[in-house]
Amino acid sequence: MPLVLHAASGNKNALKALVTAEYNSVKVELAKNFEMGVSNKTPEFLKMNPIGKVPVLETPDGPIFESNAIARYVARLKPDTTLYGSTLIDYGHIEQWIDFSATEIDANLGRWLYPRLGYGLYLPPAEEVAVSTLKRALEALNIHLASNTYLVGHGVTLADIVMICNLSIGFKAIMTKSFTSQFPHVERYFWTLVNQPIFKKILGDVKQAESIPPVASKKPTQPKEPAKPKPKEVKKEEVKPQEVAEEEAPKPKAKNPLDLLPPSKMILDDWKRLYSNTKTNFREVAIKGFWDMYDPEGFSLWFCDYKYNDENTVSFVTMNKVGGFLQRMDLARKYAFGKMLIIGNEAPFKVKGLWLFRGTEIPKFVVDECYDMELYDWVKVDINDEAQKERVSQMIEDAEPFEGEALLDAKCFK
Ligand SMILES: N[C@@H](CCC(=O)N[C@@H](CS)C(=O)NCC(=O)O)C(=O)O
Repeated sequence: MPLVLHAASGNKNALKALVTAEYNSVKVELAKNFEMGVSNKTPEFLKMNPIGKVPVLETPDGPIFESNAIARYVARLKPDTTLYGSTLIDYGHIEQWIDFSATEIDANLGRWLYPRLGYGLYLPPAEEVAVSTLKRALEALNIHLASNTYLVGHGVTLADIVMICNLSIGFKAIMTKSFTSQFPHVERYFWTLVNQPIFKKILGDVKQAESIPPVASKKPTQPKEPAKPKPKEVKKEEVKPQEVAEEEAPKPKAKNPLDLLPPSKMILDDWKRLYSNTKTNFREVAIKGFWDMYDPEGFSLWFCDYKYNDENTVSFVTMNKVGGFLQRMDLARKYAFGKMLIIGNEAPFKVKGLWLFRGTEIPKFVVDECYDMELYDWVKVDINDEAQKERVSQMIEDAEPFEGEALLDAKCFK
């Protein structure tokens, strides 16, 4: 019998089990035709969970309710899962962060968001307490993530799955960029993980809230589906998944404006091939070839400089951060080439880069879609300045020392 999860699709508490199942290659199906406010009030459902809330997981040995308990069960279905760490102390830390996520993050997010959506009484002083308590928790999380890529150890664990699913509702519904930018390590953590393939498969494309929802009038917005429950029974998650689904409805695919630019004599793929295939005499072959083919009317070159180098205290975290940036630039592969240097023998490491973009400006879709862009200062290369040209050449060829310092790593986007 397959494991059946009773919840509306998009319910963030159900997502925890679905992401866990995907990591563990366990099959969990969503109950067919589940209707929030109706299916969870039937006698059969109340037998599985007397409080009538979702999610509930039906297993061959009986039902389980409470989303964290369900996620734990799904994690343990695979005996050699990595989601629970490999030592007793890892296990302790994973449980620590799951509880932290539920009690310090999720609970306060809910106290801030739901009254605004009309679920519960909106009281400004209560909101103030919720926001400041949430900030305290996010500050603590931010400190932990300053020197850790994941909550526990060096890979995704159940703690990350629970934390990301809880944060996702905040990022989507109420935590705007100006709020989250106070916690840059949390931002990086969140965007890096939601863009990892398994999270992305289950959570879809996550878009950050652009504004804090206004306080709703007394009655919550009615869901569009025919909904029988009285207003008091119309619960928060019935409305949100629809709102999120609406936001994410596929738009007709517009042509990228960069495809409409006049043709350039520089063929980006030719340059990428030359770069990749030149194994010797790099200066004479690849760098010379680059300047021969460079077309300043069809392309532009940009230096970037990480704004928060003093945070780069741990080498592997810094390298992961840059690796994440390059992954998120995937959307620009047809239009860009980049080199990112991680500089220095010891912390704090400096991160500097060079980017070649189609067009004479940094493409707008890159700035809009890749949040890392704003973590760097960007300066357009003046190719009439020989010193700047030489710096470009050195960055392309990973010259070492670079500006008097050793390179910890050099990464290429091509
Ligand atoms: N602590 C529970 C919370 C469950 C919960 O609040 N579920 C909401 C949807 S996200 C629900 O079923 N509400 C319906 C109701 O309150 O009747 C868990 O993590 O599973």
